[in-house]
Amino acid sequence: LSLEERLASYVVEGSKEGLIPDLEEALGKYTALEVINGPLMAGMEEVGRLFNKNELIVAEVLQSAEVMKASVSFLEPHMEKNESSVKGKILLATVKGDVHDIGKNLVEIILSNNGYKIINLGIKVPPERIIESCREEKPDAIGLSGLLVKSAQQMVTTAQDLRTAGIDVPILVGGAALTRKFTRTRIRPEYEGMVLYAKDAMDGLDLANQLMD
Ligand code: B1M
Repeated sequence: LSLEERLASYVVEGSKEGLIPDLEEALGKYTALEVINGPLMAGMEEVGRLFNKNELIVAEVLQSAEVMKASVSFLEPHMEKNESSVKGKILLATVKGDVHDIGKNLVEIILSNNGYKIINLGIKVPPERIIESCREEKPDAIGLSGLLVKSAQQMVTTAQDLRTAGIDVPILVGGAALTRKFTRTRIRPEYEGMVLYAKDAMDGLDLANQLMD
């Protein structure tokens, strides 16, 4: 197998044996983010496909997630850092009912490496906690992540609850089940402030930068 195929297969197989030396080798060829967005994400997509076809069980997907997390934490110190002064404060949460956090945590790494102070509220975060934290922390933006189809609807509910609470800071949304169109037609009308859709973590950074300008 080529290096790229081996990297994808660690994720698919949920195995860490040989992972670190291969990640080290990959850093000689690619940037840390290219390794994540390329072979590691390709592995995760394959996991999603196999899971969909019932060829993997949840326990196996969890092992794949572990490999992804271990890879991201190994690669994190190698990611580009922009040591500027604090650009803004962003609250991050995976919405209520959803445990997927790899994407959200990647967003956290990329934003915090680029001058943002991040308050990461974790997974399955109900609107009440987001509202509470908003009042305490007074963030410049709220980032919501969700991968399940029902999480897209949960983002609508969250936006409605935030609006009722009188909050109108910009919201950044992202995650596999979401689309730009859903964001524009379903979430945006429910909210007083801006609602922006990020297709990936780098897009999230670009949008955050635009917001802070
Ligand atoms: Co789950 N899962 N999962 N899962 N899982 C999906 C999402 C699924 C598509 C798999 C499938 O069936 N093909 C499917 C959803 C179906 C649907 O609703 N349409 C699914 C399902 C069904 C489930 C369960 C219901 C399974 C079950 O229990 N029967 C269950 C749900 C539990 C719950 O949430 N209540 C479940 C559980 C799990 C695990 C716990 C085993 C594990 C998660 C571990 C963890 O996160 N700690 C897991 C995993 C790993 C996946 C897949 C395989 C991979 C997700 C991932 O980490 N991708 C996934 C299939 C897939 O996506 N291919 C799947 C890598 C990550 C870097 O990408 O999170 O998309 P992603 O983030 C991207 C962008 O989306 C974006 O940036 C990132 C890239 O730069 N982004 C943002 C994300 N958030 C953002 C926020 C932003 C900006 C950008 O700003 C705020």
